Amino acid sequence: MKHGFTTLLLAGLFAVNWLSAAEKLNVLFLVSDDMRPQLGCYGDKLVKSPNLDKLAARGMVFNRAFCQQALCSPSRISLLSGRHTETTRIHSIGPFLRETMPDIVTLPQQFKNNGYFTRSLGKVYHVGIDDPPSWSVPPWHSKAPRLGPEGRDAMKKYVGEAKKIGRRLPAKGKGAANYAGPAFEAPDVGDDNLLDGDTTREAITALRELAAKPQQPFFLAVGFANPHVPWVAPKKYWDLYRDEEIPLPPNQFVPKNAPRFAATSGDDFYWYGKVPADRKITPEFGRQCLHGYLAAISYVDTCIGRLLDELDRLGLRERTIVVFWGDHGYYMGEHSWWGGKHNNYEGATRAPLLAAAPGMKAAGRKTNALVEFVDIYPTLCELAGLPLTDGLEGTSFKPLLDDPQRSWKKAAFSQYPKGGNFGTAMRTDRYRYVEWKNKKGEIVARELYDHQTDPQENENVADKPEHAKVIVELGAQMKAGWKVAKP
Ligand SMILES: [Ca+2]
Repeated sequence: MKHGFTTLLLAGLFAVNWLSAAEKLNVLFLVSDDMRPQLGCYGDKLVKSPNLDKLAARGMVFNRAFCQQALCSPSRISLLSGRHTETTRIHSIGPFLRETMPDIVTLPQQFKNNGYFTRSLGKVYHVGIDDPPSWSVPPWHSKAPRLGPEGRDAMKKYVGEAKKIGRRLPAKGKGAANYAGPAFEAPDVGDDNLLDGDTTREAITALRELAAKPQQPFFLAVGFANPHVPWVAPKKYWDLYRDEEIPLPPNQFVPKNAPRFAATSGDDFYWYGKVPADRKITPEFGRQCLHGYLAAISYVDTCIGRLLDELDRLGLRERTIVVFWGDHGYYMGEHSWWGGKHNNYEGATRAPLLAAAPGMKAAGRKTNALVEFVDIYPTLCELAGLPLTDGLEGTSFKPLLDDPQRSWKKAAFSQYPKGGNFGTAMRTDRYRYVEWKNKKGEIVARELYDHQTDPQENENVADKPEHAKVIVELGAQMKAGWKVAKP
């Protein structure tokens, strides 16, 4: 009798475990490099992004999602650690996250610690600055070429010449290693002959392997290199667009009255071949660059469509949370910044974010709620039923997935060091307010953009007397910081 009861009890326990494992939701975590929210689901009429639009139709579009710093690695480390950059203290591409946060439990690591198989394919953390404790197996990177034949030839020649004259090559991992090649190229090759297509192929194989083990929940992270410059996509994506239909931005000037050190962007775009040495971008060349950028977006869109189709084919859709994000925004000629991020403005800090979770009530809706990338960590934990780790600074936006119009964060924060100063930007419903402090912590400059009257941020109005009261209010709100802005 006693024996029978124990057996029953054990069987019951196993049943509970078995059920919870089978019911655990998987995570498909998709990231694109330097993709601004120029997608059909964000209202863009020109770009062809049918697959991300389909994901949006069964998930949610976050119209006002902000990264915490508009640069690859600091943004990714902030998101994956769930901490603002003032806490990560990583503002440049070089450092590993454990240099400043040795004992942190990252987002994928928290899934791993809770019985998930976690895997990274392609650029999830910045390439070369990965975090092995985050993953169940070492991160995988495709050996397929990132560049087209023209870029590869130019690169070979550049390396050969540098060796001949004993010139040191720029450090790898800083983007500079590609810079002898053209800024855009459209080789007539199949999708899988280039890096992102080959990463997709591997991700499909991984999904099939994971689907064969239904007792093992997974967190599969897939990172795409496009549309980071150079814009290299198979020719069929270039052929989706024509130069003459591509509009150039109307505001090719820096924001009026902005501090000079603040109103700049990075210059990596100018290192590439075919870009005029005098940095004067003609309308014709600008259209070609935009053409390349759009083609690169469509290439990534197709890659993501293949993964989502495979998820459906394997019957995993109802058991998988899908999140797609771009690591920051991007300027393509606006404010005269070509191929740029590297600042505290709307175009650099606002990035695409789509989320689809089984059972969400507001599938297919959009939200204008202010969300921050630090919110993704607690959201995925809550959706998957995992405990939150200590020290997370974001807020789960799961409630928005059911009710996109509910009252939410009062502000989103981003930071950037520039010109020896440190800038913190605060985006509220109406304003972008930026404070620049010197090394002594003194405020050396302020910026204010009124999105009600100036959505392109063409004029800094911080010094206008009529805004004096707003400046005082926003200054106090910034001092109170992200903790007080939480819903
Ligand atoms: Ca990036």
